[in-house]
Amino acid sequence: MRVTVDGVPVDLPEGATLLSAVRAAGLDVPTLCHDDRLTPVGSCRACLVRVDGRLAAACVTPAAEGTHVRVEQDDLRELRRDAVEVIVSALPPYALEGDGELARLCQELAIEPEAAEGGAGRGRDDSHPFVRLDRDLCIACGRCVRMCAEVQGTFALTLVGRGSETMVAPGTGGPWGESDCVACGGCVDTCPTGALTEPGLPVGTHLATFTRTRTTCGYCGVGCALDVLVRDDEVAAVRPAKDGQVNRGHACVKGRFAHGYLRSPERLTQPLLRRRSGLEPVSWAEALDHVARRLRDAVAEAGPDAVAAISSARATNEENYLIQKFMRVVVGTNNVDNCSRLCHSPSAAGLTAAFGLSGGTDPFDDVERADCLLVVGANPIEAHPVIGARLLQRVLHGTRLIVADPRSVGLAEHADVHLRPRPGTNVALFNGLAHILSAEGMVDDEFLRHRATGLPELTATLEDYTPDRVAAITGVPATDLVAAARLYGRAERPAIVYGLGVTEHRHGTDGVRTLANLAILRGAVGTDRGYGVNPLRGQNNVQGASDMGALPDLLPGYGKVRDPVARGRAEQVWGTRLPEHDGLRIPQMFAAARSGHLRVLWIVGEDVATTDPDANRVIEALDACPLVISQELFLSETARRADVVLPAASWLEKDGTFVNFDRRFQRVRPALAPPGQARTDFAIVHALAEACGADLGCATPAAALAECGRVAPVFAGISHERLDREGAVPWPCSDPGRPGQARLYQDRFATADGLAHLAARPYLPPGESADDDYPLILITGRRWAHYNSGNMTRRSGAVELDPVDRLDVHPADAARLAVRDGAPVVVESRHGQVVLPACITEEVSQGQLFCAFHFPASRVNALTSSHADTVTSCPEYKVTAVRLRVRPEAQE
Ligand SMILES: Nc1nc2c(c(=O)[nH]1)N[C@H]1C(S)=C(S)[C@@H](COP(=O)(O)OP(=O)(O)OC[C@H]3O[C@@H](n4cnc5c(=O)[nH]c(N)nc54)[C@H](O)[C@@H]3O)O[C@H]1N2
Ligand SMILES: Nc1nc2c(c(=O)[nH]1)N[C@H]1C(S)=C(S)[C@@H](COP(=O)(O)OP(=O)(O)OC[C@H]3O[C@@H](n4cnc5c(=O)[nH]c(N)nc54)[C@H](O)[C@@H]3O)O[C@H]1N2
Ligand SMILES: [Mo]
Repeated sequence: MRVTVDGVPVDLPEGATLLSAVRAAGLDVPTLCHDDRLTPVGSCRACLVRVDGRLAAACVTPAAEGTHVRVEQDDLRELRRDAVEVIVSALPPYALEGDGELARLCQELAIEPEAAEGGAGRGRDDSHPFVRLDRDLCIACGRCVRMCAEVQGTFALTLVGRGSETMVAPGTGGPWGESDCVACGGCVDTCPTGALTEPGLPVGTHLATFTRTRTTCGYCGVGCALDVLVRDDEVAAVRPAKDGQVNRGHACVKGRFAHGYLRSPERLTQPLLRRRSGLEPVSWAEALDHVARRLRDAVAEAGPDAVAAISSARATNEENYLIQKFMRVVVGTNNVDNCSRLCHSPSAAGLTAAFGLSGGTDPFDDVERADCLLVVGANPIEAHPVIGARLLQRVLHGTRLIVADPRSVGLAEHADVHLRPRPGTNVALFNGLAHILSAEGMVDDEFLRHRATGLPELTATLEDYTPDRVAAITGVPATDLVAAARLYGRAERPAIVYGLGVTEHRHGTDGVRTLANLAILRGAVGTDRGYGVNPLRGQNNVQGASDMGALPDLLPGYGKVRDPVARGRAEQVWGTRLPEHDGLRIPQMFAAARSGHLRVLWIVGEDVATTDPDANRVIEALDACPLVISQELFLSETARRADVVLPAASWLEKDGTFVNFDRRFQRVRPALAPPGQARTDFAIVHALAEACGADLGCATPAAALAECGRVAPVFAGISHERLDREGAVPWPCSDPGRPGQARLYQDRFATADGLAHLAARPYLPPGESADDDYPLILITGRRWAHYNSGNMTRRSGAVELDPVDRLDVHPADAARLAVRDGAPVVVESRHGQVVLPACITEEVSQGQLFCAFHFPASRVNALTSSHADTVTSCPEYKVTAVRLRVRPEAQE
């Protein structure tokens, strides 16, 4: 469509507004109620233009073919300025201080500060730890309300009052701190006047004077691009980057606000060494010499396999690369693993077996285009909020949604069909769905003939999974199964998104394989007829830690340790012979420690005593191992039990890259220096190598990534310099001159035969089931305000939003056991016992309980078992048989 703006012709897409026309012509008009991400409302009148002789608000008026728009006319300029001046006149004088959007606009329009002559008196709301409201500055533009509805999808805000008294308020009526707000910060970011701000940055602040660093969030695997504003060596604010390739200007409570831990007085600032009196501060030289000497002794006496390392999915790629290189080259063992073991190792195994590569099959931007989403065992509204918000918006705009989750939380409330399987019965559920797809002919025969293998075996297995039998195993009504299968089966472009509810099971890898079957049967992977199978990876860099080879059986880029070709390539780059047998997985490391075979355990950025299952046994292992090194930000439960504690820098203090959940490499840049003597994990590994008389090469993180590309050709096209230019680059990417492959398998699968592999797997029961002694099933997982061990989020304002771990109990179970809401209950499993306050809610099904593990003091993992995925050893965190008892003193 072509329009002219002040005589200049511009071409616009259908549906474009006059505002885009103005901007396309290189001109601008003021806006106050407008944000490109939101539905325009045209309420502030600051963007008036003339269209074919009439006045129109540019932001809401659609452009039409042949329209003549006038912008730069004196009377128009006057009208626009007047509109802003009228709004400003009602505000108190301090509204124009600082360099916020309104203040800048007034400067541009030459509106004097004296124009703000309104009164104060509507008051403030300071009840929320992260969002502050100054009602006197509210101009009722509604941007915050639309942000909360149209981007975040929480619908927590509304406009109240009439006429000039209209202002924003939480929809629940009470104070902000008690509202539905989940502190994504979107309202603060869009507010043009400073009515909504964050603590410490009141209206009047000059943000332009702060140092601004672009980096990638170090909490979850979404990989939000963030701008970190630093003043006086402290983080003053974190802003989601509007041009962030994944988050597009959105963020969540953790990335945006939970940075208080950085300056916590509990931050580790010097190395600690265990002496008779306990852990005592020592110099770096002493700590490193001690470790190097003990390492040398252990290897001399018991061989290199008496040493093991747990690398950190919180750390950068370059740090993980260096840690695994240290273990393989300096120590001479493959005993290195990372928390992918506890999380998505079944995804790595299952997706590799089905399709050939260890990652999700499709970029999230495509997944978002699906007409039907199957979300399984994932709660992205709480665990990947920016992705959850984007999925929710699609659903609110008509995308069909099937959720499979025993609990009724998050997206489940918006599902067309919500399947609530008994925990641990996924394989039966997925086989049941596959059975219906086959039985009702909702399969892609052409795809199955040419691009897949394993159909006869699968068909035979599926015979046993009739809807009635599956209903009996899973507890999901047969009619719901059929409805779900038809939605997925008849969609034109379905996508599967899944989480730990699939993987953290005794048969987690079978879960991934049988889930992948659905996409293969439909030909919805590696084609344009769907968007595959996509795990919502957990930690900021869990994909990367594994990509870099911090795994006992795999080298950087997933070459097998036992494959002479892959090993040979690494040997050539590293100039040394490498060990040929697989190393120990995390649970095997603990077992080796308990049996006296492990002499040194080096734990980088993982609080195993809190987060690994069957915690009492983990603690036995730590106690039994002669030298435990904990490289940490805090004296975690693990660090407290270590022999040497090395103070590390966190993501806001380091340089490198992370790989997010859809395989994108992105840059991490230091916004400030680590406190005291704390060092980056990169520097610590180098220093340790030096103390051992070794040189790891890779002087800088950029050099480390470059070297990794030589060991692993799939990363060879990615470099810091390229990421600085392009922002995000997905792997595989072997050529610096070509884009990475975001969509996989368009021509062939990466398996040896180039085909997608269907898996004929029977349903096998979980490790634990309810019985007379332990009649309830405990599910564990996440809550929105905290992160894993909570070591970081508990040391931020997030603790005000969610102060305790609590046990969700169904009302019927609560009534039967005389459990009162809020009262402490004793939870016992076969492995341990803890006390938690009860929260009575129908989010859980009868017979099931739920709690998170964010407060080490509540010791939730004392309850979980050492049952694990039979293929990958991923713990069965999602199914623990327990019983409940009301504490005598709580009975009264
Ligand atoms: N706020 C917050 N965000 C986080 C984290 C955090 O601690 N806090 N941690 C990060 C990490 S490391 C990870 S791995 C991700 C995890 O992200 P998710 O995988 O979304 O997290 P979970 O809450 O552990 O589990 C997801 C869901 O699985 C369901 N589930 C349990 N058992 C079954 C089952 O048998 N079948 C099915 N279909 N569903 C089941 C649970 O009810 C739960 O709602 O989150 C990341 N993001
Ligand atoms: N019951 C139950 N338990 C679970 C789960 C569950 O669903 N249920 N989920 C499991 C899953 S999926 C995961 S991923 C694990 C996560 O378990 P952990 O990895 O133990 O959890 P985090 O809290 O992420 O801990 C990382 C630690 O690293 C420190 N740290 C942060 N950044 C850095 C850094 O850059 N360098 C160094 N050296 N240290 C750093 C933090 O202070 C923190 O103590 O928990 C598992 N545990
Ligand atoms: Mo995880």
